[in-house]
Amino acid sequence: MTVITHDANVLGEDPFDTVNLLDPYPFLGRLRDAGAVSYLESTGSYAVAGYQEVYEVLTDFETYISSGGLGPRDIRKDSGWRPPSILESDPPIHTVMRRALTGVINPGTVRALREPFTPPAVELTEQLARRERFDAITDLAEKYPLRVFPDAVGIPDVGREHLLPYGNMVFNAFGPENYIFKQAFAEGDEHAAAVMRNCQRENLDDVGFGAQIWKRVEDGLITEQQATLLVRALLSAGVDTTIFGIGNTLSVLARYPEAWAQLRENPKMAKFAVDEALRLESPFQKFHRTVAVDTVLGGVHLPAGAKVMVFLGAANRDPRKWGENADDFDLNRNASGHVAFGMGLHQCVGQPIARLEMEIVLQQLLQRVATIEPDGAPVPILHNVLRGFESLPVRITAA
Ligand code: OVM
Repeated sequence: MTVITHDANVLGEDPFDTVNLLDPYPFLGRLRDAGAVSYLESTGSYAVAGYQEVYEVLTDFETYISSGGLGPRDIRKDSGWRPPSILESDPPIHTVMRRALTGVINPGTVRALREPFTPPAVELTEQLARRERFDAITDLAEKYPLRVFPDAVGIPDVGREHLLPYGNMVFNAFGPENYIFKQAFAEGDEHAAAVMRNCQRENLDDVGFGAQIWKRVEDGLITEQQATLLVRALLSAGVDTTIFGIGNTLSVLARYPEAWAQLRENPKMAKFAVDEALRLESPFQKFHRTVAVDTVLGGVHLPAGAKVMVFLGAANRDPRKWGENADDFDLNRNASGHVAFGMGLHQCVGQPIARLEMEIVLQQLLQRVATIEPDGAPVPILHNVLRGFESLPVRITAA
């Protein structure tokens, strides 16, 4: 729709308010109900929360560009805290970087990871199945990706302890410079330096994704600087997200015993459970795009230079897309089309790795755990853009 019909409704509520971060869904419902496009006074950005508008912004990469950064500030005017990543780039630079990355990470190359990714999941779930209760976050979700992913990239053992704190910096920087941001950046230089060291060719093993990316430099496809940044992108985007993905999936399944029983009978459905859980509890909840040229979205004029906050977690619960039971977990729902991995040009490259990790953990747990239920209240994490838990106590019975 290119006709201006009204102004954006102005919202005084702050998405980064502690209450809204700890339990985002009531606010996201109000944001969706407020209209196609809102203006948020707190951040000075426009906001889209409906599936249709989110889809439109994500797929129109010429109007809604990425080189302004994913946070509320425009990093073209006001440089960011680190050199821009592939996710903060537009064509034609993006095109080159993306091609290099998808040559290395794609469903074909990731299939080979099932073998090395399985034994750590067997070991972890075997140990946990002997217990009556455990913490699904600290005992499982945080452990598994750190066991398998850094090896797949091929980084050394030293410095791995910086990965989680670094991911915490990267993602919190997609929000405002509030106290959460400041806390994440308290020892930021140290974490960033350690991660950057592991992106250098000489510090990577010969076989991992890191080495494969560096091979593209020899092929003349990308520069050394771009190779460094692509390895950095893997290490930035690949740890926290999968931890939250596993944790959120278990947080949902612990509340739906019938679904657990159904999955035990038919473990091939694990894939669908993962997608439905990602729809319902999307780890990456929101980020910004920048308006490149004056445009109209949902009848509202958006001026060039404006920031638009894209609420993935709200689109994934939009009743107009998912029906009146959008807030419920439904194993028989077709969750495909959810935007938990984004949509369009920048859609998550690591998706096959993330899906593989989540599916393996879930399948191994299903084999060994007959029932799983909450054992006290989950503790949501205070984070600017990621949705997840720092603790999720569960009680189980072994199979
Ligand atoms: C990157 C990066 C960092 C965080 C997230 C992300 C979800 C990418 O450095 O490229 O994608």
